[in-house]
Amino acid sequence: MENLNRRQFLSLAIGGTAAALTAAGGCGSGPVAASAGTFRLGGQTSAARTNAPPNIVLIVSDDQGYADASCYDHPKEVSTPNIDRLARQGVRLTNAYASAYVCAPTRAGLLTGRYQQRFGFYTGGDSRIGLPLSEITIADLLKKQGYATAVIGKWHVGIQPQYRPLKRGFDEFYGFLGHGAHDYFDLSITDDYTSIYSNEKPINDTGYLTRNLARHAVSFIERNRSRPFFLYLPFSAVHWPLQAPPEYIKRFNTGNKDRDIYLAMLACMDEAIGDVLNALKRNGADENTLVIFFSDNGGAKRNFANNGVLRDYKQSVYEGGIRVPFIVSWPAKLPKAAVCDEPVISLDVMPTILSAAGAFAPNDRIYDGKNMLPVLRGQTKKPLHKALFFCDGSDQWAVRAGKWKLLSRKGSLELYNLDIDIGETNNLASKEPDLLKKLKELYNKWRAQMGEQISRPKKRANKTKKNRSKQK
Ligand SMILES: [Ca+2]
Repeated sequence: MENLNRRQFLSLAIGGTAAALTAAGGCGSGPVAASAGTFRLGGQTSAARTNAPPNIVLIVSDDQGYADASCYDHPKEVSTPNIDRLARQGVRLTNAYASAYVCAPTRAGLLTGRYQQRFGFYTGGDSRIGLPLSEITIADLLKKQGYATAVIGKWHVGIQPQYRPLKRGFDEFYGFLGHGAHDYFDLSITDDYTSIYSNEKPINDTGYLTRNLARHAVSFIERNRSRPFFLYLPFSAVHWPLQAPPEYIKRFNTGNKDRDIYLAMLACMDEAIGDVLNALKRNGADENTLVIFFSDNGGAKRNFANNGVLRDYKQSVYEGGIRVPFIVSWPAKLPKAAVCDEPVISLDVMPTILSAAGAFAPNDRIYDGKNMLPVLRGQTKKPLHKALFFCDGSDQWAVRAGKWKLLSRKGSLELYNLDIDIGETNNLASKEPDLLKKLKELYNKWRAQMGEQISRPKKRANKTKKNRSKQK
């Protein structure tokens, strides 16, 4: 399969996404996105090098469209100056994936650096049980390393007391435990799932949720400026429900009132990201902070998100469900205003952060994520992954290896060449039977290593039994 993995390009300019993705062997040097016109060509890493452990800020947006960040190819109504600022000071990835097409499984994989399916976390429903206690989170490891740790936002990987943030390596928590969505204005005490918590205590809060998250994030940075910190900031924006302050909604006039509200939510989140970046700068921490930003899955149709050239939306293994905006910034140690087309996955976040922090994961388990830093620096041409896998426990799954992607949907197999067909319009399944077979075998081999679904073990066990008897 090695010859299939020849996409590994790094350029030092913000480029047009579609061009970067479709040009075999090309760099991210296509047409410059409209609002990216002011981006200058990036230099090498900052002169302000330091060997002190970096601060870590991990920002996750929710259901944001691939075209809903203005440093990517985007419709004219989209403007995200602060996400763009992050891209200017770091590396913007064009072939980056969430490890699931819905919220909770992506978060489980993100926090552990392992395919969440290994420990049976396949769907949003698995969040009702939670991230298995056998799993070690990135916060567990950073805390041991002396980091102050906080999660501010949407948790979504366990409700019961033993699964909550303060039991999973975090010193502080402000936000809600689950499910996937939260009212942005009603922050009163309700039940375990939807109450707003301050650490372990439900509180009656007021305000607009996205702004509250920004305020708490800034406070955490201010309070911990004298020591290394890990801020995990999973916004609930721009997830449904469509709710935004009226003064933000007024800024938009697309002809679609729902889209206007979505854009207002996006603008609010972008400002919140700006607040965090400003707080880092104000505290002299902007150079030596690793900031990672990505969306937890593709844009949702229900939210009027825009995935641009990608096919389909959240809850799909087509690119629109899993390929996401993704930026990594660390001014002291990474190139600036760079574009990277290497396929990466959200599982890579944990090993990347551990490497930056000089921390190590225990060697008693398999880690699927890889350290992205050498790729982001352009130090290697070797593909980071042989293949990437996606699976929700049903017959909907996908495998990407180099430019090829095989997916299963509604019982049929589809094969695409993403180098020339990013929109997945030309199904090559019948033309490339050998390749299809190889990719299917690759997927099956991976699938056999994954665990039983934690919320439905019996069902899967029965199904497997049935399949076995069918094969006989
Ligand atoms: Ca989501």
